[in-house]
Amino acid sequence: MHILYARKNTGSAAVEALLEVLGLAYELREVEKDADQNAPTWYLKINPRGEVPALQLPDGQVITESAAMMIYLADLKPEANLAPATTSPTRASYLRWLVYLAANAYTSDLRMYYPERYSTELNHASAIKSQAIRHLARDFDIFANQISPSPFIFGNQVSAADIYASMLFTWADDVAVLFSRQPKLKTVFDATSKISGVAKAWTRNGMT
Ligand SMILES: N[C@@H](CCC(=O)N[C@@H](CS)C(=O)NCC(=O)O)C(=O)O
Repeated sequence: MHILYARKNTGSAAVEALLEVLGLAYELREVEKDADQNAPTWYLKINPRGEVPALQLPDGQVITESAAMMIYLADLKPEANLAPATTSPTRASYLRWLVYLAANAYTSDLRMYYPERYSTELNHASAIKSQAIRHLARDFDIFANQISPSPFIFGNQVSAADIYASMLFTWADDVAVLFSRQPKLKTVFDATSKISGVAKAWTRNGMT
């Protein structure tokens, strides 16, 4: 069985949603921060970076990096069609967007939410946050301008990329503004969030 190390409304939400949609058995282990807002010591043995998510595979090995988990899990059950097949013409684009979102939107989000971590000078934090908000908007604009959802990124079949992207939309500084500027993202989000396994995970994570 898979074990997902998680905290509500973090990057584990997309992995949880994918596990639900795939119908794979998993155990969820919540990783609460300690009184100093650091990862608990026991968890550093699981992920030395102290970040969630981490995923323990049935053979005992642990992987980190949420996008890698999405790719790995969707490929594990090809009959569920949550990932284009390796021979599909959309496979390269699917991998591109998953990695793009993890490398750009997710990291812009982290700078926006934790700006004080990105400089040795505390008074740099508000400038770092303002720039992160601009970068996040640019990250999503580039993405939105290159997709043609109907209603999912790759046509009428949901993929792990839709789930991952939808989680990231909910972390935007102003989701309503994002969706009115980029209605294609709202199309992806609305269709993805209606899928029962996704809706279940969003609700458990307190996401809207
Ligand atoms: N690159 C990692 C980033 C994971 C990450 O930064 N997770 C955040 C929560 S969304 C975290 O645990 N941060 C540590 C903290 O909040 O102190 C991934 O994609 O899994």
